[in-house]
Amino acid sequence: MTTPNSIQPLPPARSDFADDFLWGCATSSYQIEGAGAVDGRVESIWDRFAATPGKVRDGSNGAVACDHYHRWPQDFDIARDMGLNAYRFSIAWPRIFSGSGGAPNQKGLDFYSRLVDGMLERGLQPWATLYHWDLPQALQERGGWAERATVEAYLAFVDAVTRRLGDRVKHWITHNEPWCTAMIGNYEGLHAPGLTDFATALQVCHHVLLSHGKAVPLIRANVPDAQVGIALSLHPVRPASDSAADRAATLRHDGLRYRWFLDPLHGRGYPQATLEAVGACAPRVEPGDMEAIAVATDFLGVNYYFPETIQDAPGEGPLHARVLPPSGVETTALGWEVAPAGLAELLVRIEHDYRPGPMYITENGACYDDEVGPDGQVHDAGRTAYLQRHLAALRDAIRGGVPVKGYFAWSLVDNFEWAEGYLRRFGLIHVDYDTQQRRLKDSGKWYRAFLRQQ
Ligand code: IFM
Repeated sequence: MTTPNSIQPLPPARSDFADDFLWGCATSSYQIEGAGAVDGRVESIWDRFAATPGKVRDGSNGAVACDHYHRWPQDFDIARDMGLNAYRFSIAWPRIFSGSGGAPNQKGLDFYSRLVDGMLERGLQPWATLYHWDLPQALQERGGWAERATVEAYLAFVDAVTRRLGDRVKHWITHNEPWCTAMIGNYEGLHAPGLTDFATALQVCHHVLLSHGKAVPLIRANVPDAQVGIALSLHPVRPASDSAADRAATLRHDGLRYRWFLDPLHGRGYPQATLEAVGACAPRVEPGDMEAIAVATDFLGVNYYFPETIQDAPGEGPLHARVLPPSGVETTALGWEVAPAGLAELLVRIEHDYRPGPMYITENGACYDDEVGPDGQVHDAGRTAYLQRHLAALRDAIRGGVPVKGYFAWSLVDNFEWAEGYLRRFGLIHVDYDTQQRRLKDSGKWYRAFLRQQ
């Protein structure tokens, strides 16, 4: 295997990728579905968080979002016409269980059954994510993911969903970005449930990983031909300077951001140096937990957006390390560095460190301040270039020996971008939130032209 040290400027061609490569887009339930109080859906932690003044920048919530709950046929028609052969979506737990006991809500299951049929009718292979951050609020009232009982509640949810959909859905992602669930939601307080306690965040993280480990055999029991994995948000890391202090800070940061997840998933337990660094905040681990977390999976999902630059910061945060904002480099409208080579660097590193088997890019995309032009079109040149350059980097990583089998652009449609509300757009399809009109952006047209190549 070789490390691609420069990304070829040549645009990628579809023929650079295997014939059976998966080409998709990704979304998540709370971000697009709307229908917040329809067909028995109960309150989620995001409904509660968004209703708390000051938590979401534009004061919005996901109650209507893209109204995908009702408009999915139109969205899937566009996805089919773009030439996608796969679609990643998530299942809203609050549509299936209330979090206060009781039987699964058949209307919620019926909705996802219709949704899956709609995908299959249009040649979109369904990739279902079981947890993309919308925990029933009733479970949070009892401690949420910090409580071990939530693992059991999650397994009941997974059981109901995989029994109902497993005849048609063969690709399952247990969790989306456990780092964000744990750290942004429970330590940084910027996502639901909005807590700011590091020990709680690490306990949440442990229970999320444990629930992944316990869900894998359950899914396989219900769906014998299932392919199961987890989607992690990962970043290449680099020290802010060559100083020993910055290099040490980078290692500390990486221990929690990268190895805290990939080590236990690959049977190595939590990294010892990081355990020592977090001290008394380390999670309670019961006998058998680490073995459960290390269950073999069928693929690893990698969500890549940008690299991180780390500076030593004595006294700051639990690890005395600071992620610097990008400076002097190209960024998206969210201030995220545009670094296609970082995707290849990350993939090569994961393959070198863990050899996880097949990998899929389960998210990759960019936020720009899109506007509908006088011609009625959205000319999102920045996102189009982002897509092209990241696919070129992906091509080079695959040529270098990394077994990536598919790519899901984030996102199919503009949507509720969590604490940023509707101020941030990531879609290849523009959504006018006043009229719910959809418009394929130039980036979506580029993806369509790319996928139409022979
Ligand atoms: O919108 C999110 C998504 O829900 C999880 N991954 C990152 C995306 C962009 O911020």
